[in-house]
Amino acid sequence: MINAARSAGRSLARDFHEVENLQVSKKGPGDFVSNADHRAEDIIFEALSKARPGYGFVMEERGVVEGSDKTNRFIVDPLDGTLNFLHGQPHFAVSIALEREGQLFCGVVYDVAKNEIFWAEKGRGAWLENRKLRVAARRKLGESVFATGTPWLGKAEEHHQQFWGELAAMTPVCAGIRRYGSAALDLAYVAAGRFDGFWERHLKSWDIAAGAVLVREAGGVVGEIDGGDILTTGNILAANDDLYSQLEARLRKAKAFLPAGSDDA
Ligand code: 2AM
Ligand code: CA
Repeated sequence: MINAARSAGRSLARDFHEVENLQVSKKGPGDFVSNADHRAEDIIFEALSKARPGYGFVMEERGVVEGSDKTNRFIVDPLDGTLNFLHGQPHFAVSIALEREGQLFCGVVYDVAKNEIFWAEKGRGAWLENRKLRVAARRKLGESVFATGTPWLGKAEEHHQQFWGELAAMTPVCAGIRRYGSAALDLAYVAAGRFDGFWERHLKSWDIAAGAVLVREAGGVVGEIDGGDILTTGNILAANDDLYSQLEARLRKAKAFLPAGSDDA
């Protein structure tokens, strides 16, 4: 999985260099980025199919590819943080998870621009290259920095309002909120203790599967905000044990925020 991520990363790094040059063109680098995404996915698909014939896949671009081996499947996002990539911002990742017998078993998140490989395997811990990772030990919300993701263009109005409500519940009580645009890296940063926690709703399994293994193996807690299954709903919360329960309580209590002047306000 690490080898596959590195190969895809080499391709993305070349394409990113090109994207930086395309920023000034009127049409922008949109199609080019979509091709970069597909190229990276092809590389991962070929590398993993060769290394582990028969394993299944869930991939952002290809969708579900059934394998002859029903107990193992890879969950792959070839380019997480696409909007960053598109805008020439060096914060994007390759994310590859392996699900074994219905459980998340290992994960690799590769930050291509910073050349950081985060990896974890169930029972073997989470690692940044050779350094063992541990979630941050902070217990107080007031000292903690959290990452989140904002809904984007095209999301239902109620998703935006739900997010605004959650933001309103969090900003007055924590040290800071960050929004970097790659859920896979947000989770890797929680595992590395760079963020004290992360939450976001309505993500896809490939955004979060690898990062979830990283956080758990770094001693953190990962769950679904309302108690469901993260890979199904994509509503994810991750933090250390203490902060998890405080965040969960606040997010569950948060009320959808209706802007003043809106019909329902
Ligand atoms: P992506 O870069 O692979 O699209 C950030 O909030 C998270 O949401 C990222 O992991 C990002 O994954 C995902 N996301 C999905 N669709 C998006 C979109 N249209 N704009 C921004 N982020 C999106
Ligand atoms: Ca993604």
